[in-house]
Amino acid sequence: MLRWIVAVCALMLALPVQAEDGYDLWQRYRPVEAGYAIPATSIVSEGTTPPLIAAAQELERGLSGLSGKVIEVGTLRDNAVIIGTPSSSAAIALLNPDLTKAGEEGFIIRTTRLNDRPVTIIAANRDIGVLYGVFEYLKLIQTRQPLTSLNITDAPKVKLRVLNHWDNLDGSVERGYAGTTIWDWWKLPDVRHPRYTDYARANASVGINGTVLNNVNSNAVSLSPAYIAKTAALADTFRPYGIKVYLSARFSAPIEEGGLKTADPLDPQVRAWWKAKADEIYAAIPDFGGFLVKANSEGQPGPQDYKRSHADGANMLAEALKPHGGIVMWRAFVYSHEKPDDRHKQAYDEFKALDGQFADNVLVQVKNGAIDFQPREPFHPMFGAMPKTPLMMEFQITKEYLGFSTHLAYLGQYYEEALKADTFAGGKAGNTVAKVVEGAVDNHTLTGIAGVANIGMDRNWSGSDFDQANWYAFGRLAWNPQASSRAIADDWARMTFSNDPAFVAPVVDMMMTSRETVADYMTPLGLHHLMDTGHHYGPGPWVDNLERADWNPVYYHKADINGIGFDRMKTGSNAIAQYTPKAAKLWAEPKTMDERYLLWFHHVPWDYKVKSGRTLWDEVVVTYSKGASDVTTMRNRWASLKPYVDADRFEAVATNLMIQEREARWWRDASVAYFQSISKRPLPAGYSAPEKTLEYYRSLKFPYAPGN
Ligand code: BDP
Repeated sequence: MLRWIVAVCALMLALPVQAEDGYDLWQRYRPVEAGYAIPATSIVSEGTTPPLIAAAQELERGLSGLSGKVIEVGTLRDNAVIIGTPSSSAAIALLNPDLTKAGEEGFIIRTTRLNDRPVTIIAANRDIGVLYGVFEYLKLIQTRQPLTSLNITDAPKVKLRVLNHWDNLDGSVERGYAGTTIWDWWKLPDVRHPRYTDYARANASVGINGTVLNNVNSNAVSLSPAYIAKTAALADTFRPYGIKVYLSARFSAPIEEGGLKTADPLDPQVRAWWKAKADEIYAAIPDFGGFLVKANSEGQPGPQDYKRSHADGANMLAEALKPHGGIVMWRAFVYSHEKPDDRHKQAYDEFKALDGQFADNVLVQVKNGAIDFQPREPFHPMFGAMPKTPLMMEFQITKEYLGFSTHLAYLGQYYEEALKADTFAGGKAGNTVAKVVEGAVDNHTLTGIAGVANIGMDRNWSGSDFDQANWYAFGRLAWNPQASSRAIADDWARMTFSNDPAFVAPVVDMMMTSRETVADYMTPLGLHHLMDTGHHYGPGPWVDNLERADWNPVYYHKADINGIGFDRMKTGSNAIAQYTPKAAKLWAEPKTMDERYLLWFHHVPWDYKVKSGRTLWDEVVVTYSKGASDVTTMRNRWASLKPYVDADRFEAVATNLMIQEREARWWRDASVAYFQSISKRPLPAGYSAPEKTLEYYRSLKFPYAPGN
C-alpha cells in the first residue's frame, strides 16, 4: 500500500504542473486541441553543426509538446519534416528548392514529396536560416494555421537586430523593472545557467541576432581580460542560436584600463590601445559583433573632450574592429552641456554635418524620437536626413516612461507608428522611417535596429506577462519593419495565452489601444517629459529646480496663464525646420494637424478651439480623464477573460491592471491639479476635482523606485 501511495505521489510530481509562471514566454508548446491536426510524424535532420542541432532539438521539443506525442529525430516517414541546407542534407539537396530569395538568414518552408512520400521541408542557405524556419513552422502550429500546403519564403529586411542591455556589472539594470541582470557576472565564465540558453532560444525565435551585454553608461572593466573571458562564455552559449555579442565601450577606457594619459582618438597610442584591445577580444570571441558607444552625452566621455568630432571617435574604433569584421554602433543621443538650444535639435545639429564622414563599418544609432522615448514622439528628424550614413533605429523596450512593468502598454503599436512615419526624404512620399532603416532609401547594406531590453531575473523575464509582448514585437519588427503590429499582437496572444477567438480578439484590441491610453493619462496632446525627477515614475509636471533647464518638465510644457506647449515653429525653436518640408507641413498648422502632436510643436492658448469643439483647456482635462477611464475599461475587459487564462497569470495581470488604474488616476489628478493652478480655469462640466491637493501630489517621494 505504502509503495502504491509513493508511486502515485511520484507520478503526480512528474506530471506537468498546470500553473504557469510566464517563464516559457511565447514558447509554451502546450498540446493543441482536438480538431487541429499536426501531420508531422518524424524529423529528419542530418546536420551536425551547433545551429542545426539546436534547430532539430527545438523542433523535437515543439512538435512533441504541441502534438502531445513523442516525435523523434530520425527515420524518414510519411509527413516527415526534413530540415537542413543543401550542403547538410542529402534530401534537401535532392529536392533542390529555390533558395535565392532566402539570402543569408532566410528560409523556405514547403510541403512537397520525396520519393513519393509527402514531406515538409524547412530549408535555407545557411544553418541559422534553418533554425529561423523551424521557429516559423512551430509558430504556424502555435497559432493554428493550416499545414497542408505550405509555400513560405521569408528573410529579414534588416541585418543587425540587436538587444541593448543597460545592465551594470554590479547586477543592477538601468531602467530595468524586471529584477536584476540575468548575467551572473561573478560566476561567469564557469557557471553557465540554463537560462542563457532559454534567452537565446527566445531571441532566435523572433530573429534577434545580436545582444549588447552591458549598459551604455559603461564601465571600462567590461573590457578587462577577466570580463572578456566572461563575455566569451556567453558568446559560446549564444552562438548556436545565431546571436553575436557586443559590448558597450567606454570611450575613456584607454585611460582607465590602459593607464594612458589620454583617450584622444587621434593619439597614436590611443589608437594602438584600441587595436590591441580588439585583437584581444577577437582572440577570445572570433565572431564578436563590435562596440556600442554613448559618447559626450549625459556626462559620458567622448571625442569632444579632445575637441574631436563624433566621426573621429567612431572611426578610430571602427578601424580597430575592421580587420575582424566588427562594427561600431555610435549613438546619436546627445545633448550638450553648453548649448542652451532646444534639446530636440541638438543631435541633428551635431550629426547632420558629419554625414559622409563615418567609416563604412559604423552605424549611427538614433532613438525613435528627438527627446527621449516619451509615450509619444514624432519621429527623429535625423531619419532621412543623413543619406550617406546607415542609421540604426533605437527603440526602448523597457518602459521607463510608460509606467514601468506594472502598466500595460503594447509597444508594437508604438514601434509601427514610428516606422510607418513618412520622412519624405528627397522630397519623395513613401520614404518611411522603416525604409530608411532598411537601407532601401539610400542603398545601405549595413542596417540595424536596436531595442533597449526589458529582461531581468524575474521568473517571467520582463516583469509582467504583457511586457513579454514588447520584446516579442521588437524582434518581429526588427526582422520586418513593415510588419503589422496588430498581426504580431495576434500571434503573441495566441502563443502566450490562448487561441480561442473569444480571447484573442478582445486582447488584441486592448493591446492595440493600450499605448494611446498611457499617452492620454501621462502626456496628452503632445505634452512630453512630465515625469518626476530621476526615476521617472509618476507625474512631476511642476519640477523646475533641476540644474539644467532641459531636465525640467516646465521647460517642455511651458504652461502659463495664457497657454501651454513648446513652440517649435519659426516663431520658437524652429526645430520643425529639421524635417523635410513635406513632413514639416503635417505639423505646421494647428487647425489641420494630428492633435496628438499639438503641444509638441505649438504653444497654444488655453481658449484655443480644438477639433472636438472644446477649448484646449477642456480638452486637456478630458483627455487625461479618458486615459484614466480607459484603464478601467481594460481592467474590466481582462476580468471578463478569466475563463481563458491560467489562474496565476490571470491574477498577475489583474493585479497590474489594478495598480495601473490607481496610478492612471493619480497621473490625471496630479496633472489636472497642477495645470489648473496655472491656467486658473474651471474644470469642464461633469469632471470632478482631483482627489487630493496639489501640495499632496508634489510631496510624494519614491526614493527606492527601481531602475534608477
Ligand atoms: C534616458 C535614460 C537614461 C539613459 C539615457 C540614454 O533615462 O537612463 O542612460 O536615456 O539613452 O532615457 O543614454
